[in-house]
Amino acid sequence: MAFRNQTQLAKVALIDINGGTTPTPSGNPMPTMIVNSNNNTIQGLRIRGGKYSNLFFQNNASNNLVRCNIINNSINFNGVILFSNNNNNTIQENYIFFNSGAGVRIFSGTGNKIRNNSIAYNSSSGILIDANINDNNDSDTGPNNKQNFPVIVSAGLNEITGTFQGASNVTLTLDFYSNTAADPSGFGEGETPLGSTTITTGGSGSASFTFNGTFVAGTFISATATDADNNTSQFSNVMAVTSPCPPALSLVSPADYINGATVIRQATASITAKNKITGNANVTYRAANFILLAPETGGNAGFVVNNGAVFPTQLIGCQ
Ligand SMILES: [Ca+2]
Ligand SMILES: [Ca+2]
Repeated sequence: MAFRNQTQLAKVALIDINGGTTPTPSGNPMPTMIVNSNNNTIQGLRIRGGKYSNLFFQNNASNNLVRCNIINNSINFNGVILFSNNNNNTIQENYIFFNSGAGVRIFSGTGNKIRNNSIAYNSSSGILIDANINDNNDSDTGPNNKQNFPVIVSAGLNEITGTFQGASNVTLTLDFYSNTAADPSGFGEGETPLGSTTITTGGSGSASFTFNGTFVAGTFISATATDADNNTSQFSNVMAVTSPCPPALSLVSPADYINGATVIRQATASITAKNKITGNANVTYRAANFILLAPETGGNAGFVVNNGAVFPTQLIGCQ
């Protein structure tokens, strides 16, 4: 996802509202934009520089749509805050970056859907719901009903798995995100949306999930849960995507001599081969950057393939 620094942000042609520079007559700091009525669409704006958050919902403001904005660099507090009984608002497809507090803070109100945004590099949580815990049946109440969040258990190159515990017999939508860096809190933000899946809990309120795709080793996965009433949770724990392959592989004889076997040797970056393949073996080497076949030199053992061996090489990285 783009917009990883200020220079990139500044190139975007939008209506730029740089708030916070003008205090109230009494000298109090101001949010950049205040939403205090219902059924508005806020779209295509750059909203930044707020000394009391950037986009500030108050006075029961509900049923508003906030989409396709850049909401960045609040000087104090949050990118977006739903402050006073703000219900059924939708926040989607925004870039919410570099704010001094949370990306989105839900302080009061329910049914607020926060999906498919790029939320990253905020000083506090990506989505902050105070005192949010995964209580066993999710019977706690408060902002967005303190919706329970998913727990990611594993993240591989093609599969993310996890568990969910909450209300019984309900269907929820899980949204997955990748992140360049893990949030220091251990709970994710959501830099790049990856897609969604749905789960239905059983009588005990538990469910497990699997989400398949192509994920990059070294990135960090997070997820949110949104219930049927559009209460979105905070972000889950972050989980690093791990690869079953080493970055580089060095093959030598006799340790890596392959005789008559069908095998795959793979590395995420490179393979250097000085081993022998023989006896009708079927050997595949896979790496992303290069596969170097180093021949025998000066009487030292090097790469040899003979006696009917089949030997494909694939520059496709680790699969
Ligand atoms: Ca709850
Ligand atoms: Ca809860």
